[in-house]
Amino acid sequence: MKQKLEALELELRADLKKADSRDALEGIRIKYLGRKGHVMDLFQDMGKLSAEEKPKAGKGINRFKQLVQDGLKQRQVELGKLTKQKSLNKAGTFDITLPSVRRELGRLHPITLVIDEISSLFVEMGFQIVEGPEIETEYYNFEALNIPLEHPSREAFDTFYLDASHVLRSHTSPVQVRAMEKLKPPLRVLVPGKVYRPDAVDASHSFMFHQVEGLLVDENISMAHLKGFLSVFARKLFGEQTLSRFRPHFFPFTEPSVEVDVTCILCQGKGCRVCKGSGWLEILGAGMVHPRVLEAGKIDSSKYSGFAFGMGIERVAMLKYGIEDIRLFYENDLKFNRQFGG
Ligand code: 2U9
Repeated sequence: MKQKLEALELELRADLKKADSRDALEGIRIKYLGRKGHVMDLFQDMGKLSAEEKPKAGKGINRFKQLVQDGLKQRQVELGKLTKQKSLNKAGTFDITLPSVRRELGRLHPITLVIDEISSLFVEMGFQIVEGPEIETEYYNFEALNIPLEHPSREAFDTFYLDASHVLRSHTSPVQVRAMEKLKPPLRVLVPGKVYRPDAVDASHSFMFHQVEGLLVDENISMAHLKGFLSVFARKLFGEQTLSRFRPHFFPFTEPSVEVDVTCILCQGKGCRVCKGSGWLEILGAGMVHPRVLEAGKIDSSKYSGFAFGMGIERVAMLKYGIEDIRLFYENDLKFNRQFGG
């Protein structure tokens, strides 16, 4: 009996060690404690023993029965811990078969796209891109540009004043004055940026918008250069078939001054709703830099001359993309923003 118990104990330990599931443990319970199990067999064997041997054998069998019960309990606890660990491991592993988390790709705003396109056209023509402060002094925003004190654009209803001598720039022109001070002619600069005017917001006005202005200064620069550069620019931006026309105008910082129209990009000059039947769209202001403005930029106006131009980017973008309300540019609506560029 003793040997049998020892052999069964070894077998039990091996069985418990192998058991890796609740079902396996139940199998062990049946094998040892079931109606036809080893413990039952042992008790039957005990019946055949002598009266002296019986108590000792009974104790041994009961001890073994206890051993089975304790072993099953302990293994069950161990298995519980193992399964917990396994599920943790599983959660911590990376399943390469899962579809990846989709990351949104950013894209350029239509205003940035138009600024970039215009900038590269002028870079091809030898211009350098220059930027400057959005908070300006009255001197750079007005005086240096030959805009006299009594000029209406200097009134508070046309310019945002921060204090008696500082403004939010109402055009990017002050940057060209700063460029003239810094760079010696010949110079070609292109200045994109935000400008601010206290206009009531509607479908075609905003208190902030974007401009691109340009300035070229060299010896013997004439209106012919202005017309040549700007008509090439218009053809490159709107297509080779695009014609330009130059109408006399007035700006304090240029003399003579012009407004530049191009053939309507929607109807190719035939006349439509957008060009109000005229076949032409106004896209630029330009002129020969006023000698006083050259002098403000520390450039000798008897030796050098130059031309300058300016355009509103929102207007160009609205024509180019057929956008009818300027406010759409500033609402950050992804359904709108996603429609432009690649
Ligand atoms: C310097 C000298 C000359 C820049 C110029 C215009 C004409 C012009 C407007 C177009 C539409 C502004 O956005 S808009 O409202 N601009 O018509 N701008 S000439 O002339 C300069 C600038 C700087 C030193």
